[in-house]
Amino acid sequence: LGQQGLTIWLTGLSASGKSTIATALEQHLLHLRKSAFRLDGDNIRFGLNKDLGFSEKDREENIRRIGEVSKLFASSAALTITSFISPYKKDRDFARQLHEAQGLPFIEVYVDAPLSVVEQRDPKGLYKKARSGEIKEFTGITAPYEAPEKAELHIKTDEHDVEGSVRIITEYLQNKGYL
Ligand code: GGZ
Repeated sequence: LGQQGLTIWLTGLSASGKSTIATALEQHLLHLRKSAFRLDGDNIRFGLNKDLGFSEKDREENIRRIGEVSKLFASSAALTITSFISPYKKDRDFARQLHEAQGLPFIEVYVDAPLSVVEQRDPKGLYKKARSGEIKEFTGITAPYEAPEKAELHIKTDEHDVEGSVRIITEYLQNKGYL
C-alpha cells in the first residue's frame, strides 16, 4: 500500500505561529522522505487567489479554493499542509467535507495563542495598524475569529515551541498510521 494522502489544516490568528509550524513540519516530513506540500499565503494569495481581499465573502472564497486545491494534492497522495487564518467555522467545515467525501483524512489543527500574545508579537506591525484603523476588518480586532471546538489537535503556541508543536502533529500522524 502506498502513502495515504491527507490534509493538515492549520487555523489560527495572524502571528499565532501557523507558518512557522507549517514550514518546520514540511521540512520534518521531507526528511522522512515523505511527499509533503505546503500551501500558504505566499503561494496562494499572490497567485491563484490574488483577486481576493479580506472581506467575509473574499475569505470564504479564499478558503473554498484552498479547500479544493488541498483536496487535489491530498488525492495525489501528498501530505498537504495548509496555513491560513480560515476564521469561519462553516468554511473550514466545507473544506473538511470535500476531503471526507473522498475518504481523505482532514486534520484540523487549532494553532492557539491568545490575542494579547499575538498582539504583543506583532511581527509585521499589522495589529498596530488594525488598532489605528489603517487596516480594516483585521481578524481578532475588527473581524471575527471562530475558534474550532472539535479540532483534531489544539496546540497552544505560548506553551510549546516549534519543535514541540511539530512533534504533537507527527505523533498524531504516527498513531493514526499515516506515517
Ligand atoms: C487578517 C490580514 C489582513 C486582515 C492582511 N485580516 O500575519 P500575516 O499577515 O502574514 O498573515 C495574515 C494574512 C491572512 O491571510 P489568510 O489568507 O490566511 O486569511 S483568511 O484565511 O482569513 O482568508 C496577515 C495578512 O494576510 N492580512 N490583511 N484584514 N490578516
